[in-house]
Amino acid sequence: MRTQVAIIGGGPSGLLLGQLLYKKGIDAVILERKTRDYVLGRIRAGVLEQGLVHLLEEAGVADRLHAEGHEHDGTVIVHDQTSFRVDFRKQTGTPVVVYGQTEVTRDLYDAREAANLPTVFEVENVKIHDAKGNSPYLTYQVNGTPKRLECEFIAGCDGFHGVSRRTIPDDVRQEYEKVYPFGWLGILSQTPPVADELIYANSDRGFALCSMRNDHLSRYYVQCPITDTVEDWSDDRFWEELKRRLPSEIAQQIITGPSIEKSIAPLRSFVTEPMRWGNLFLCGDAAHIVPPTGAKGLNTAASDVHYLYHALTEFYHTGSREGIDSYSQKALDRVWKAERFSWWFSSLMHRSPDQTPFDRKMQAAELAFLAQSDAQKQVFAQNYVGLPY
Ligand code: RFL
Ligand code: PHB
Repeated sequence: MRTQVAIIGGGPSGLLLGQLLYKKGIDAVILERKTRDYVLGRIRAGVLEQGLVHLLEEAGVADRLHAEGHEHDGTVIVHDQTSFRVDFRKQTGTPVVVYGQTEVTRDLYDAREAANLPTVFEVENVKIHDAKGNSPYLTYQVNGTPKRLECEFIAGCDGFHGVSRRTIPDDVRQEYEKVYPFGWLGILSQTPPVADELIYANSDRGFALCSMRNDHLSRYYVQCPITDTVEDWSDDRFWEELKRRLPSEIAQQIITGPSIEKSIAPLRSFVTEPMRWGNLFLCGDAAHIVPPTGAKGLNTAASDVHYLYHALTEFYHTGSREGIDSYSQKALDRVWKAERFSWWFSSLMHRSPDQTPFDRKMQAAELAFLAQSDAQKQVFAQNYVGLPY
């Protein structure tokens, strides 16, 4: 098989890139390790920046998002028993859109299938060859049968555990990492959300987040020890702990119900540099991870897709290699700013085992300053709704 762009990974990055390239007449084949149903079963992000919304519009897959997504003009931040609001619309003129990553991915798969674009599922043992040379290709297996895909460029959209990043030699690749000493326990429940907007809470018992997917589907998180397992957390224990981390007037409003999904996610900040090696381009979680506080993961993957899609389109339409040559630097400039915001917001909102009473006082002072300062709220809002591409 032969294509122009071989995309490894059929998550949101790979699918969005594939759809945008298709709109520009550029061929791509997607290789995905899992099945479509497996990919769609992963419950992940829920908050979309306008930049991502615009890319989905450009890809022609935003109809359902516009019909079913909800614009949020602000968010609520809680410290112990007090709360304040950051008004995104007032501070930046821009809202965010609440629409699940699962739905974005479903819309992209539906569009890909409608256009009859090639996706190979359940590929095993993908290997990247000659990424630095003129004739790159991939080898892989499907049901034990060896396959080969010739291409001109490779987009490594295969997430944190994929092969693409590890193909870049150790002496070229620089990795920067911070692992946080706690995780997020998340549940999805078929209950109405407690509020119209997201609530981020810093309490003495640890962080909590009230989020949602729609009017009947809520997503809640509590910070937990990274050593915990979901078996440690019955639904009853979860709801009780969540309520204890929220002001009583909010806790009283929570409508509980059985969880339909429950999982624990570790928190990590991670960046690899460079994001390009010859004809191989890393995109999304393959190149960087943020802790989920601030909802930057999917959105930062989308900004990589934006730069790569423009670079490849420019190359195929004009022959210019300028976008290709500047891809890594442009993407990384924005990635590091998202890393900074996610790290700062995580550090502000969680309890960590090595925290001193002084550290807690610093969190309290910074939250009080954010609550009172319009300038600080504007900085927060600019970062939350997404920095420009
Ligand atoms: P993905 O989604 O990991 O997709 C990679 C795909 O590649 C496949 N793959 C391979 N395929 C072929 N060969 C191989 N060797 C392969 N290895 C892997 C995988 O099966 C998979 O299908 O990466 P992508 O596309 O870059 O997308 C990134 C986002 O998924 C991620 O950044 C976000 O989900 C992060 N995130 C959030 N981001 C936000 O912007 N807003 C949020 O509100 C938000 N909340 C979250 C989150 C992530 C979470 N978890 C569980 C990590 C909440 C949580 C709890
Ligand atoms: C979510 O709804 O899953 C979500 C929302 C905001 C975050 C992280 C996760 O910061």
